[in-house]
Amino acid sequence: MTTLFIADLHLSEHEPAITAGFLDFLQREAIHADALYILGDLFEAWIGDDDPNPLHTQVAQALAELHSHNVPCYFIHGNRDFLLGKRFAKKCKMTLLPEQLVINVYGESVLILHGDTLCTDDPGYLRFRQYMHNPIIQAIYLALPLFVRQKIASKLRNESTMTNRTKSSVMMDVNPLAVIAKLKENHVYKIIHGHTHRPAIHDMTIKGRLSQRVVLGAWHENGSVLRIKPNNSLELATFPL
Ligand code: OKV
Ligand code: MN
Repeated sequence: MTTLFIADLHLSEHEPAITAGFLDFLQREAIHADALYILGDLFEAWIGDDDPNPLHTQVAQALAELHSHNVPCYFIHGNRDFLLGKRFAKKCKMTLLPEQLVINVYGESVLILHGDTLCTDDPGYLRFRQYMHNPIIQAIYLALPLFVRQKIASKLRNESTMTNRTKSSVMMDVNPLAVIAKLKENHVYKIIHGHTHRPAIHDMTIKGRLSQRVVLGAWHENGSVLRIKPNNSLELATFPL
């Protein structure tokens, strides 16, 4: 019995080894789990559920397999695949969750989120995020022809690579005060997120109580997964793809 958490796979047709490793992970491990939580950035980019990219079909079929083995799969949007919609989620037979949520894992309350909203030292990104999350902006973007959306997306990705070069590592990490505030607001002592690509289990004290922040790793050369067992033990593991 295990509940699994992953994030930041950044799947794309340019990284077939990561896709292969993910499909392998689903068949070998996730299929035997109690549940799989994907905490954002499953995909490197998402320009709409109508994108005919064959990678998407392949991933949807593999995720839907979990459902036929009675393994529920839950998805929280990342900063890249925030446009992933109901239509694609249905194909994957996965449940879309709100941007942050307190779940019960074997009797313990845990706050789960992608983690980008904890990066409060990067006001430039938070402004970009607010703009991109505007439903009217999203509706206009989604009404554009696919090739135009593609063009805009690759331009934005190039610009982002450029501006990220000028950002310090403190700016690119979560703000410790934002983390503490988030735990307190939600009356929890455990938080799981991804986004920063700095896998770790950080111990903290909240209201005099031992508390933990788990940061999931990105999938680059290796895969990264958090396993929680019914005794609430945490195992943050790295495995070859
Ligand atoms: C996702 C990020 C690219 C960061 C564009 C409105 C706009 C949606 C979009 C286009 C880009 C997602 C959907 C992508 C995240 C980037 C670059 C930086 C920091 C509009 C709504 F602008 F036209 F109005 N997009 N794509 N970035 O390529 O997946 O998160 S994306
Ligand atoms: Mn991210």
